[in-house]
Amino acid sequence: MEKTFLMVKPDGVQRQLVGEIISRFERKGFQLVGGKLMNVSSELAGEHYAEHKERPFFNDLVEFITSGPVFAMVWQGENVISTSRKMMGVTNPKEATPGTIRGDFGLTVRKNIIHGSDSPESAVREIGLFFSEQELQDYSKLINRWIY
Ligand code: RTP
Ligand code: MG
Repeated sequence: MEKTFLMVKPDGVQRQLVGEIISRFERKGFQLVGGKLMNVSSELAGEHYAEHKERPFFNDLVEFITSGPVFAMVWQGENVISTSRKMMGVTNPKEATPGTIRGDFGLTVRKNIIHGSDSPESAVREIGLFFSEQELQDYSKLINRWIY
């Protein structure tokens, strides 16, 4: 089953949107297989955002993601990588459609509430950066026949 890495960013945690966000993905039918409230070190932030190293906003990005606890999660389900990106809305909340997480809760591109892997390669890489094998659960057999 496809897996993705989602993370409520420090603004989402401070604004107490963790439950709301988990609830949206649960109601959709996706399955939470790992989750933890944690602090992101500068080293981890640098690796996570390595693709943006040369961008002018890179330092800002690292400063923001390390500024307070995040809620890191792994979710699974059919097409979860691209469907969760649609549920998040586009990067800039100013352009995000109402009904999406960023469209409903965000105002600026820097504080856009949530991160989600953008491809199967990113998902594998990011899950590996944030979670060990032992932190991921496998209980899908119990619920799948009601969804698929
Ligand atoms: P994310 O990685 O956080 O899920 O967001 P994304 O794929 O939608 O966007 P991405 O291009 O990967 O950018 C990562 C984060 O950098 C911040 N950003 N700031 N022009 C700017 O100042 C700018 N552009 C991007 C955003 O917080 C974005 O989520
Ligand atoms: Mg991205």
